[in-house]
Amino acid sequence: MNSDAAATRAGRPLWCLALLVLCGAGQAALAEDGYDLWLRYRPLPPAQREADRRAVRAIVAAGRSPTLDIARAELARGLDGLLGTAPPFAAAPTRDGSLVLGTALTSPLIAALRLAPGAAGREGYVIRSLRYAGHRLIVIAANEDIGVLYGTFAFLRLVQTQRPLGNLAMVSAPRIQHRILDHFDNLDRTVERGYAGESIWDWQKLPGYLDPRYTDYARACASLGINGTVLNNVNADADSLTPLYLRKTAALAAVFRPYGLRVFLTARFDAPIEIGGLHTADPLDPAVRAWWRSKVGEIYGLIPDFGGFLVKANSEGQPGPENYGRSHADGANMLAEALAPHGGIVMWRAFVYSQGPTDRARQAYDSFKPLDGKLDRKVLLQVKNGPIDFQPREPFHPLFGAMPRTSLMLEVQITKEYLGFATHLVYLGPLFEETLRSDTFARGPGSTVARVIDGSLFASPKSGIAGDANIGSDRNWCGSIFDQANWYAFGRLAWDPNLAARDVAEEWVRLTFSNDPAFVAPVVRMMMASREAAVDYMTPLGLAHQMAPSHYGPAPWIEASRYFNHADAQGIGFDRTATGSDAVAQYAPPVATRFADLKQVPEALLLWFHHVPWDYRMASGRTVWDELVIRYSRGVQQVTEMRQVWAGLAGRVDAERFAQVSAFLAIQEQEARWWRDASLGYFQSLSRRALPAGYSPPQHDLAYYEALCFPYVPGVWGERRGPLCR
Ligand code: GCV
Repeated sequence: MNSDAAATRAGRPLWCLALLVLCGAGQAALAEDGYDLWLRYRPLPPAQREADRRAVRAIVAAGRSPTLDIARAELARGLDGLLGTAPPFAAAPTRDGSLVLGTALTSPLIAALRLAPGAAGREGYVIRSLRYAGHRLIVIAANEDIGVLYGTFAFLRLVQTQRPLGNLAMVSAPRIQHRILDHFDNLDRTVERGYAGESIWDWQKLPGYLDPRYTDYARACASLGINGTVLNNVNADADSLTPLYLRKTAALAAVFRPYGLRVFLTARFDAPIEIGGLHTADPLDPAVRAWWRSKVGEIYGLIPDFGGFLVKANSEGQPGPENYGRSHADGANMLAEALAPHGGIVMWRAFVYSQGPTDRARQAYDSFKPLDGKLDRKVLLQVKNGPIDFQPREPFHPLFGAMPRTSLMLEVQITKEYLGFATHLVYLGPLFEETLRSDTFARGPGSTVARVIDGSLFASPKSGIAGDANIGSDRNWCGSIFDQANWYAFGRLAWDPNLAARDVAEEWVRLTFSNDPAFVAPVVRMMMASREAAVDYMTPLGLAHQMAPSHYGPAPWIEASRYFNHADAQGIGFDRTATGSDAVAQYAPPVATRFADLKQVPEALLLWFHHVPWDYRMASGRTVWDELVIRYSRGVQQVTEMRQVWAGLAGRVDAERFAQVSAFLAIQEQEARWWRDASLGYFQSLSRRALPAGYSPPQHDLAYYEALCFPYVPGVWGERRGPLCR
């Protein structure tokens, strides 16, 4: 909250409230719809404004290029908003308070001071306060124009979060090469697992009409350092590779280019048949290889900086090399060979499984581990954070650490398919952090997933991270204000996977809402607790995949869920030790030993790895049944408390966003209770145990929950819609 709004609360006369704008008051009190994301640039409080105005009196933006022009315009726009007026542009840093930005090529001063060191790399930047020729300056320097733009956003973040500007000394470079958003967007503008409206890509009007939103999207991505975007769904449509759609893609690529954002497409493996007129898509067939080479050449003719392909093959009905008796390596390498002359990459997904006797959690490892060392250097194997599918909690995927001769990239889901869609406030920073910090022990302690994917653990040729986007046509981009934090956290952790989720949350709150400590502290606390709350009310103690077929709401009684909970009259949990599926053996020995041992396994993963009797004693001395009841209930209680915290913040945030968050929290509380009651109702029908004293029984009987049916859930359609209710 800025100080004007604080003054309003402190008792400005009522007539003034009615004339907020005329009174010069309360930017923060004016309604906001969330469109501005974390780039709001609202006025700083007067004292801060004065201090920063003294620190930045003129902008010296050396050199012209589309990217540098964007950096200069962003700086002017940001400072204009924050300081009330944009400092003038000057040709040279001849006065105190000059802010110089550029590269060694464009700025003689930056060249003379050798300010853009090797450590900044191609995309990094340096921000320094210094004295030069008797003047106090701030310099944003980089080796390349894109680094200047990233540095500009970083500088504006410092101003927005009210950091002192007198003594800046930052060098920042991304630790991961490819930082990519994957859109599950279809050509008809539906979005698989999308909860924020339609796809933002208006294919029908492209390339003739370039919605200004495309620029705003690229700007938001650049503000975080996201440098790639896969425009279309991994459940791919070959039409996206036809000349008609490639021209549309080229138009988007042109908008994104100066923002350092490269375009990628998914490649439907059967495209040579579907749009190429061939009778096969066999990756070893010379005609198929020639078709892909020619298609790739056509793409680069239109999009010279095209990033490459993302492929989902032989998974959930998608065609792939196995249809032709070939391996995933044959398929991936064929595409890599076609892309190689142009500098493109292949991101090949490891998300494969089939129905059958083999534990689904084992299957990706079983399929891909034998391919280690067999994939082309231009291929990154894209692995989901856990072995099943973006559950509220999973252990890290065993492929991390198991493929030292392969570049692995991490895929996380930003859209909340399994975490309450758009209405549940679940900050995913802690989930991303938990994965990145997980220790694979592949090369002894400290072999974290972060070090696998940044390429440092195995000196991998490529490094990458992908987030399945939560962006749509909703005015607030993500379906809810707090879901913007998940896009933000993905981008910031992709840039530096060592950042703390808590620090990222605080930064986001300050940018998105207010620097007022009385607002920041409780909201950050609430965000940091929110993921664990969702784990508790949905799938505590290592349970997973207990939702209805639409993924909306609980359904532990359906066959798909029973497969994962293995609950019966005796007990609950999936035995993945040597007496069961032995999936634990896929981890390095220190991890496997820990997970396999009932005494050592983290309680949070107990039922993921073990089947235990209902009376199994937890460390707390309680039975697993009692502990389940307590955790489910605790999750609901946590949401109730989140509502109370938020209610207490009325007046510290604009009415529009306050009201939406309040309404969504009310929905979340109702649905958390639904999850708890339906789950406990079902498990109690098996355990036949009483609830511990003081815990209320489910509101309705089990039949009531089993009969609930929601046929028009967002994010699913077509044949998936039919059997949604059972
Ligand atoms: C885009 C899960 C989701 C699918 C998704 C798939 C994937 O199965 O439910 O909607 O498909 O993961 O990531 O390929």
